[in-house]
Amino acid sequence: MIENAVSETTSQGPLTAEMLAKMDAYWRAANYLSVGQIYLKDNPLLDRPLTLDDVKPRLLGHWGTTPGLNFLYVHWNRLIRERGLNMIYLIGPGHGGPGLVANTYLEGSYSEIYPYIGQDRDGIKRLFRQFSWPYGVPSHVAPETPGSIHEGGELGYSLVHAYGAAFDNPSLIVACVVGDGEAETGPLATSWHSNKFLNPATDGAVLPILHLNGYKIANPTVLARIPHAELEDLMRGYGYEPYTLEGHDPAVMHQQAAAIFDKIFDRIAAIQKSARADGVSERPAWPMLILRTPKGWTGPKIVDGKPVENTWRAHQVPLDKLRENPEHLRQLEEWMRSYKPEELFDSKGRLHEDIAEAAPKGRLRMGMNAHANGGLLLQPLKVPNFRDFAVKINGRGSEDVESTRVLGHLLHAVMQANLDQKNFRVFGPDETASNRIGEVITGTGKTWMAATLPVDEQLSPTGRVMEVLSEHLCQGWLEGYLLTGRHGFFSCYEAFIHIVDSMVNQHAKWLKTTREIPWRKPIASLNYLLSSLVWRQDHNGFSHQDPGFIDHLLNKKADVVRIYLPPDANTLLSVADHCLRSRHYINLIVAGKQPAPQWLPMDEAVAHCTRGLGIWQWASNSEGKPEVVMACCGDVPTMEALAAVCLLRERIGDLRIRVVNVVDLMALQPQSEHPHGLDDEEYDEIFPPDVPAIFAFHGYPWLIHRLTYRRHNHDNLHVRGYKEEGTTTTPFDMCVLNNIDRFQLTLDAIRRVPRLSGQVGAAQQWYSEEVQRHKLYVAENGDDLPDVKDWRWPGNQ
Ligand SMILES: Cc1ncc(C[n+]2csc(CCOP(=O)(O)OP(=O)(O)O)c2C)c(N)n1
Ligand SMILES: [Mg+2]
Repeated sequence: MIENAVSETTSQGPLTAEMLAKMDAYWRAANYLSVGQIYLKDNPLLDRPLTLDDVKPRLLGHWGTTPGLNFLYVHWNRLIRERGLNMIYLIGPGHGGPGLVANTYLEGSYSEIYPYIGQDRDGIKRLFRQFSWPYGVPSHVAPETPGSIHEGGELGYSLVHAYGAAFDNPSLIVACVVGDGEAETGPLATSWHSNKFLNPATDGAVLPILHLNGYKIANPTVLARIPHAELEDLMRGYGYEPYTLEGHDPAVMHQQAAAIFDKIFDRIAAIQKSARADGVSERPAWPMLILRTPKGWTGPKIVDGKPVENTWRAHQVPLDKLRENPEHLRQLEEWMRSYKPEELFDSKGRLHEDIAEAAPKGRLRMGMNAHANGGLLLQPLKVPNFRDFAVKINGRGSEDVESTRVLGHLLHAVMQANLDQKNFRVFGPDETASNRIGEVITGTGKTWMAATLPVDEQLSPTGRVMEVLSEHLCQGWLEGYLLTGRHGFFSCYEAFIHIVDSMVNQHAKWLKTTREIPWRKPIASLNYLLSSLVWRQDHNGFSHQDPGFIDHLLNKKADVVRIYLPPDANTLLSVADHCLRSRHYINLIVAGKQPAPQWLPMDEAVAHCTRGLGIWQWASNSEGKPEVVMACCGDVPTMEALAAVCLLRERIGDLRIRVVNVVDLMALQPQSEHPHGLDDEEYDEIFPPDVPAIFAFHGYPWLIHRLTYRRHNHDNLHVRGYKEEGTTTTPFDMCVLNNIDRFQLTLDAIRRVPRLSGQVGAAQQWYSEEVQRHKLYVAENGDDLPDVKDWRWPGNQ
């Protein structure tokens, strides 16, 4: 017999007997509704004996983590009520979705947002039925769940999101549950260090709760099986003050939880007070809680003769043979009735009023907290006029400029313009200066709450540039920051952004889903600058060469992703301005940091970026129909393509060449595939179907084919790009190794233009000689040929 109500005699603690009974009833109600969601489609209040007709045909969901989450929620509710806290939840084991749905239902948020799930018997039935039902609600703490900014489907990111939410939100408390299995992941392991970046005066508080229910899907967890003292030491080593709550008797646990939470929240308040009123600027040891409770707490203890509660067997659906085994159905009914639904809900199916009082009201309810629907709070970013930072073009390609350094000027101005709003941060894995946007740090500094030494520069507890050598932290902090209604920018080495491939997948899913949820308001875009690019890893070599993040992003929904490869500083400024103002996208900007030729005056740059791709008439020598199109995308490929145009002109003076540059990769796709796609007529005007096009691309060449395979001239498109030939060598040799160099592009053009068929043999020989000359020179001198290195676009057009 399962006995899930607290006994009459209350144990010692801060809760009155009445309050204890109320909170326990609330917890039972949440547990009841959680089990009901997993199992039932009818008979929601067990008005009649349970039959198989009441049970869903497919039993999907996760019970094991859920009672612990429900327990926490009811205790957070007390704290919110008593202290008027502005609090949101983040649930690492997001597979405990039924618990959060149940709680937001009990507090009333759910029915306010979804009126068809009313607070009555019929509403409960619908609530049960929709869960894990085709086109119903997901089993995780998904975008559909009120109060959530974190799905928790992919484990590892709860704590980093929590900190991202807390930055610059001094009144906010973020309660974050970390699964003990989740705690084994790399991103979560490093997330503990976020406390070295949280300023108690200007940021909110994060309360990490390590949910030590002992098990994952099929195994014990590491942290549950090390000595408790070692675990506490680990937390102390991370800089926290650990509190532990352990047990399973509900009455005792409620009292102890209330007492510990009172201590913890007093501690948080004291830390904030001394930082804010007394100006204490040291890094505090923030409290964290280790909650050790049985997995599947209050559920079936033994099923088919095997222990379930407090084992990994409680992870998903503890009784899963209802149709085959009448004993399972009986046990389910017994389990559900153990929560005493008749004491919890009135005859109409509404939670009894005195129990409902255990929840806070109005906006204080976690399901209604605006911080978890960041678009509601989003203020437009003030972006100063990017034209003020334009590079003056004194002859195309005549001077070299580090394009990202120019972007740094704009970012600095953006940072300054939004200092009063405190809603813009820049993130980077120790590469902000290396990527040459370091000016953004000037005046505001880099966030740092750990110790400083006299030798340190620009570190500050109030810094707004966040640098930590973890791409996971940069990504997760930024996501948390954006999801709570702020703006940000992430710069990263191109090759290493892959570390967060999976995180960006999840963020893209969140954006896609929330786009279709009317009550979720659009948030600021996630903006990436990838620099330190594949072509210019002069000293780092192969490990630092990988342009594949573009391919990765391209798999995402067209309404979520934008990819730009500005060929110079002015186009970079224009693109960045656009990205910073946009909403609900993932914007990828790929731009070099090395000194490179500059092509477009600002007016042309803006027009070019607006079109997305276009003919560079100044570099072309045919107004009418060309014989060959030399296309390029990316800064190094653009330079090689233009150098090839010069070589072609030298060899075949009357060849009609058109130069096309692509800045917005999505413009290549048909309009049916992406809103930025050119319509077919316009595309055919630029790439005439019967004219060969040689395309020099920054990334993997097959990506261009993937984008253009439906275009009319696809058979005539010959793409060169990075084909995984990398090493430590000169910039031009990287081009030669991957056959994207000017000599190759020249030969490609001669090969494809029918009129030049007689010249192919000679051109091939010329190509071999040029490459030989280059190889010998590089081997001998350790540098590129002077005529390559010092090449300039001729003529000041
Ligand atoms: C990154 C990742 N790897 C694997 C999984 C599959 N998975 C889902 S739940 C789970 C166990 C989680 O254990 P824990 O964090 O302890 O959560 P709880 O015990 O509270 O259910 C695993 C491995 C996942 N969701 N995400
Ligand atoms: Mg666990």
